[in-house]
Amino acid sequence: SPYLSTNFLGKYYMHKLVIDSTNNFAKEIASNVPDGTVIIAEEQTAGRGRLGRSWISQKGCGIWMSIILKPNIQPKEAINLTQLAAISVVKAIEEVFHVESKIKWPNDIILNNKKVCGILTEMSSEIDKINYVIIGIGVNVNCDNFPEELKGKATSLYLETNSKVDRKKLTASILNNLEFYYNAYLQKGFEYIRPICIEKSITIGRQIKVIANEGEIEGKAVTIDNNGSLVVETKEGKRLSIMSGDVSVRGL
Ligand code: BT5
Repeated sequence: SPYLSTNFLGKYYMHKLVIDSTNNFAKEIASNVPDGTVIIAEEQTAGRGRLGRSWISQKGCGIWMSIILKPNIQPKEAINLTQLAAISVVKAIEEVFHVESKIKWPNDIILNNKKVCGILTEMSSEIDKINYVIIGIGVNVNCDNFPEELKGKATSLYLETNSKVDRKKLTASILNNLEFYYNAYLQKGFEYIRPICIEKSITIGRQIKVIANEGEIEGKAVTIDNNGSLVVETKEGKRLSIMSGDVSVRGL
C-alpha cells in the first residue's frame, strides 16, 4: 500500500477473502511468521468479540484484521497493547475522517455514542515471557446497515460522516500510528502513552459499572493508572484498580 510508512508492521501481510476469524488464523501461524505480520480479511464468518461474543463482520465494508506482535515485555503488561491499538485507531480516524472518536476502556472505540470499532487482544505466554500477542481490530468503515440487535449500539464511519473512504488508507494509518506508539511504549513505557489514553477516554469522569474478575464494581471512573488499569472510586470512597473487565458507562 502506498499509504504505509512503517518499518516492520504490516511489511509481511496476508489478505483473505473469507475466513472464520483473523484472530484464529493468526494464532495458527503466529509461531512461524515475523513480528508485525498482519492478516486482513474481506469477510469473517465467525468473527469474535470478548468472552465468546460474536463480532459482525460483513463482506467488504470493514477492516477485519489481526496483528501479530512478539514484544519482549512481561505477560501482565500485554493489556497495554490494547490501549496502544485503541489510541492508534482514534488517531487514524482523526487523520482520515477529521472527527474525534473516543475510547471506552478497555477496547471499544465510540463515535457519537455508538461503537465503531472493537479490539480483541489475545496472547500466548509462559510464566515470564510472551510468545506472541494477537491484536484483533474490527472497524466498521463503509458498512451501511447492521442487524436489528445492534441498531442504536453500532455504527460505521460512513454512517456517521457520510464519506466513504478507501479502507486501505485507514488500515495504513492505523498501522502507521500503531508502530509509532508501540515503539514509544517499548522505549519509554506506558507513562508516555497514558496522557493520550486519558485524553481520549469516554469512560473517565463517568459513573460506570464494571464486571471484572474482582466481581461487579460500581462507581466513578477517575483515571487510568501507570499500568493502564482503570481506577474506579466506589461510593464508599474506596479506590480500586481494574486490569480488565466489561464496562458499562451510564448514559451510553
Ligand atoms: C469486541 O468485543 O469489541 C472485540 C471485537 C474484535 C473484532 C476483531 S475483527 C478482527 C479480529 N478477528 C476476530 O475474530 N475478532 C477481531 P466485545 O467488547 O466483547 O464486544 C462484542 C459486542 O459488540 C457484541 O456482543 C455486540 O454487542 C457488539 N458488536 C458485534 N459486532 C459489532 C460490530 N460490527 N460493530 C459494533 N458492535 C458490534
